[in-house]
Amino acid sequence: MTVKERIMKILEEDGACHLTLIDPEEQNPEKAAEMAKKAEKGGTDGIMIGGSGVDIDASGDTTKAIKEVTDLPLIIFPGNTASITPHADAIFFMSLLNSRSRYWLSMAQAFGSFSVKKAGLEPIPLGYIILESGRKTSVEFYGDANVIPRDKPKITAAFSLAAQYMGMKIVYLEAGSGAAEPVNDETIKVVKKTIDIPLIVGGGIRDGETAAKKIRAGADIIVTGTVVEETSDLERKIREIVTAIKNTK
Ligand code: 1GP
Repeated sequence: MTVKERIMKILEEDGACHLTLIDPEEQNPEKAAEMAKKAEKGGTDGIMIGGSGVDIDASGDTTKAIKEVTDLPLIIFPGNTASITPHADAIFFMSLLNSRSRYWLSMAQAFGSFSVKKAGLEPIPLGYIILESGRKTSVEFYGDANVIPRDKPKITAAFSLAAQYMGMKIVYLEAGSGAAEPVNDETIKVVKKTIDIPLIVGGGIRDGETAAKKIRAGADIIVTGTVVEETSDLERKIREIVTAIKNTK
């Protein structure tokens, strides 16, 4: 079964899916593997590896270390082409649709395409959209994003529908890692009504209650990263979020 098929099956069975984001820049590979294991025990459905950082030499080693301790699907969430490693199962092959830079629209993808093929990774085509979130985030900075205002859900819906019509398999609404405010419910509702492909929401989600609100608004997949780095009891935190979102629609 492909990673995309595994995700679709989880959505069918549980009505929601949770992915844990681990940024290789934030800790050594051993610690990252420990975190992944705890996230697995807490009930997460998969591990995303990546971030918007610039110090990403550890990406391959971190992915390898995580692979050794878990059977969960490992998905590269590329901050750039250097994030590509054969140790993962899949990669979100994404275009930052509201970037001002052609690099993030299609050049990085061209630079990375052969590496993805050689690595034998499953590419999951994904439309990545960055929303205003209260303060400037790293992804907005590095991605040169023309962030969509929080009170303009129709603009986000238009980008999301364009992603679907261009053949992308998933839409990711991103508030940015550590965002002050997650993507608002109204935006999620409008986007969900507009598209037929799965919707990921991430950035600034720190507890089960908020995650469940996003799912009820129409999100299919919740990504949490910062909370995983900050909590003193990772397994419990993940369990709180996973329990809150499963079968809640
Ligand atoms: C960032 O959406 C992800 O790309 C997760 O954000 O770190 O705020 O959980 P957080």
